[in-house]
Amino acid sequence: MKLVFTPNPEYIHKVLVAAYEAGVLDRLHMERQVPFDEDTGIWRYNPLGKVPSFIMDNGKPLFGGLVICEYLDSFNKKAPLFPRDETRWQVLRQMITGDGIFDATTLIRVESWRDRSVWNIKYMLRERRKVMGALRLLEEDAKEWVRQPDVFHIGHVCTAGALSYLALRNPILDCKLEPGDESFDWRKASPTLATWFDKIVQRPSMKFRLSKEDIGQYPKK
Ligand SMILES: N[C@@H](CCC(=O)N[C@@H](CS)C(=O)NCC(=O)O)C(=O)O
Repeated sequence: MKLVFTPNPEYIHKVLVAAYEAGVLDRLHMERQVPFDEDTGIWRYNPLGKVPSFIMDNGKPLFGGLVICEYLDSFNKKAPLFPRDETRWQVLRQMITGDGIFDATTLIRVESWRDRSVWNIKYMLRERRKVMGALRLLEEDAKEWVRQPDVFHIGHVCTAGALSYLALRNPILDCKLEPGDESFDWRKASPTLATWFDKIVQRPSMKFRLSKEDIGQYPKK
């Protein structure tokens, strides 16, 4: 199995968590590709040009981080992250809410690479609204999560991924699109989520990260 990843570790974190929980981490062959590099090799793996991308054991490609997570979860015979019971749809909605924060954050960031004078502010505000609304909804979800500390699923993985990404890159703080954004702190706005997050990141699969040395040893191909 091959995982095509980018040096920004947050983009493959959910995939690594799914592999860790399924016990197949050691079966992953890694290849580094930076999608926005001129000479990127990502197109060989994914016509949509995105990481994470993946090659299954049968040699066929897979892409879409969440699809890759579900594929890896199919090896998890003990405690799958994608429930099949009545909780499934709620969990999948939480998954897409967390991942959506990630995507909206990325879009604001990519727009902010241009000169401020030509920013598409309407578009950025729309993405900002998604981040804020999704955080409010997950704050409600977290009230149930803190009461069920033994439950762990893909909704948790994606929400924690989004929150870790906001700690690393925070375009709300950086772009200052609305008054008050200069002091934006998701922890203050989402106290239950913050309590939940500090516990969930202690889980071994969540703690596992590729080190800088790990990332450096995988050349671009
Ligand atoms: N939620 C998506 C995020 C994928 C994504 O946006 N990856 C970025 C990482 S830099 C990317 O490859 N962007 C390139 C592009 O959008 O063309 C997933 O997990 O598949």
